[in-house]
Amino acid sequence: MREKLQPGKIKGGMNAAGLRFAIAVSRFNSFITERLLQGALDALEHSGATSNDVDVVHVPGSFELPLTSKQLAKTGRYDAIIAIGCVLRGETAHYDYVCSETARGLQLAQMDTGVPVMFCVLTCDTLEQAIDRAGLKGGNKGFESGLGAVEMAQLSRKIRDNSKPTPSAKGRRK
Ligand code: INI
Repeated sequence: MREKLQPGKIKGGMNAAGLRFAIAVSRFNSFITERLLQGALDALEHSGATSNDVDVVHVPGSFELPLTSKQLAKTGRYDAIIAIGCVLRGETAHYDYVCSETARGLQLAQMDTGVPVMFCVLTCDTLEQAIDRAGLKGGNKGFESGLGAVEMAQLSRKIRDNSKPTPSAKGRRK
């Protein structure tokens, strides 16, 4: 009988010790974003990060998060970036432009640099929905992003460290 396949598993752990993080925070809707920032800092501290390992940068609004996140990622100093913002729907199409460009820009920032960028940008119809996600009924999305940053930072390091080809894989290379 054939042996059941036991695939190798690469997991990102939840220990932030020795990892460095940058957090970019939008000042727009700061009532919400400062609560998300506190949640992210709590998660990093809880995971073992120290003050020297975390830098915080403020930007005017969510639309500015992608450029700053990419600049931070490109320094090579950080294992993961957390981008924090809150976009609230208004009466015009402005909301749609800010949401889509911020999401697209943050995805590009991580794809272009290879540094994980956490998307902690609330896109809500009402202030109440945002409050719920910044520490009330919906938990704190900043805390979730902090945990996500630790996991992705660890995972990226492990994949990088694992990337040397094994002898059998080497043989298959052309
Ligand atoms: N920025 C936000 O982060 N949230 C919003 O809800 C928002 N609204 O509604 O306008 C917002 N606008 C500012 C935008 O992010 C830029 O800072 C601005 O357009 C300058 O580039």
